[in-house]
Amino acid sequence: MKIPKSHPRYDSLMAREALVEGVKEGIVVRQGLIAHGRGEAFDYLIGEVSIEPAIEAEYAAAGRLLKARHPVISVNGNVAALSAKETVDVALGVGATIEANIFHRTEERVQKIVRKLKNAGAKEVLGLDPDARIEGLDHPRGLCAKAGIYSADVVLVPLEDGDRARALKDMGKVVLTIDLNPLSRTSRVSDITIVDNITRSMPSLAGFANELRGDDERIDRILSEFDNKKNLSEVLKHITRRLTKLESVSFD
Ligand code: PTJ
Repeated sequence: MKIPKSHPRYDSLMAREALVEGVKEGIVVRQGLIAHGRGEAFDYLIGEVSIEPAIEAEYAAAGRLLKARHPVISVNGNVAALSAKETVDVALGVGATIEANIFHRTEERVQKIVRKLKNAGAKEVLGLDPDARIEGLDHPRGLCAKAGIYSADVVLVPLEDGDRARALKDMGKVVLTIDLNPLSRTSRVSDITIVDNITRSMPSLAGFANELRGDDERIDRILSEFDNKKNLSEVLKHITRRLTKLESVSFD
């Protein structure tokens, strides 16, 4: 479907098209459309922009990835459909390994996600031959690569279900996420939660990583000042203020 750039909901409609295309290509599961709808609802409440707490979290996440010994970005179907190229940009910018790691696992879908990421410029993508397990997760969700998620010190798990984030934390890893729902289990359990749309967040992460690279003093300051609980509470305050303002807006 051709969507004119002038359409007021252009970005949102393009994201939907990318996901529907992803379902047709076998990259996205149908459940991914439902997950996206939940994300959209929160984005609507936020105002469909990157708010200040999100930008703060993006700086912190970029810094944390740059400081990591072995950073890994976990990619699922929705992430591949919405942000393949931008995810590769972030990985190249921070020196992270990419691993396709999916909830509704089939070998065919992992292969398609790997191909999509390679077509977007990734040199290597792990996930096809899992040789380790995320402790505490039932088969096949716990399958992962020893050289990837299993041995990572910092893992970025965007658009994630809560169990895996919790299990990764229990393995002692620093967990970063991108999740429009500030109330989700993943958001609550992660060390750094970016409450922003992945379509806005991945480009920001890549840009902020470029800005911070080599400036360890600034990264350390950003990380020491960042407080995830406080950040999530700022997001909720933003939504509350926005809804209170909108209460008095007339639509006729
Ligand atoms: O490809 P698979 O098999 O790994 O499955 C992927 C999905 C997304 C279906 C799976 O991980 C899942 O069911 O996730 P959840 O539990 O629905 O969580 C996804 C979270 O991502 C929710 O909290 C949504 O609000 C959030 N979300 C959805 N779309 C976006 C988003 N956050 C940021 N940007 C989005 N575009």
